[in-house]
Amino acid sequence: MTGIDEYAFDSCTALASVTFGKGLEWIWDDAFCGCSALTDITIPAGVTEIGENPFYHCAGLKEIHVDKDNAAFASQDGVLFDKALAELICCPGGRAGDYTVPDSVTAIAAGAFSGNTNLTGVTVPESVTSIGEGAFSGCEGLTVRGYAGSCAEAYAKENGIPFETIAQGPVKGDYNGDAAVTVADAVLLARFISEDTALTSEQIAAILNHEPDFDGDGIVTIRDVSEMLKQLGTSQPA
Ligand SMILES: [Ca+2]
Ligand SMILES: [Ca+2]
Repeated sequence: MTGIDEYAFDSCTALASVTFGKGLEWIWDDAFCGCSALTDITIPAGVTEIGENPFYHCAGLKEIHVDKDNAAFASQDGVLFDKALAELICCPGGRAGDYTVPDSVTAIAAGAFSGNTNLTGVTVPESVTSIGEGAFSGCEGLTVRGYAGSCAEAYAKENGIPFETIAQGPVKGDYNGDAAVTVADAVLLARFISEDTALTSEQIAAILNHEPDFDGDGIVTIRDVSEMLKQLGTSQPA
């Protein structure tokens, strides 16, 4: 046997563990669909092809492992990926709570999270530009989290999945935290550069956390203030 067909073990609810033979090369879609007693599984080194969510509705499956010598696939934190960790292939159905897709991922495979009723949230990074059909189908109670305008937001809206916007990262040059870069920020930076002792430690921390080296030349000088003002279309701090 070199492969496991679609629905080969469909609803084998008593199947508690599987040890694959060394010659196994492929596992097709839904091969272990509904095998609720499975708790973990190890994909052997020789497997080169895996279909769409072979572990669909495996509600007890906590971790998918991959033999370290497998050249096509990898596992991180119990989740199945391609070797480069660029495609998330399958998150086990017994995974509960919140999950954050790693920043290395650019694609979420069709059916990757399908049938998981234990997950409450999946955070999708901006690196993800493709989400396959039915990736979150049947995930009752799941909220997708992502950035405004991201692929995740478009996908969630299209498929009627609850979506939550996550806050954007620090805005470069926004030293007073009002989500905009204005002359007031340039004034703060100028005070920082002149070592104004009236600046609070919170103000100093905010400046340091929002790229005080505004022009990116490696040093923080009055030139950074000039550059900010230039970009703001003024030459004088008001
Ligand atoms: Ca600001
Ligand atoms: Ca600079």
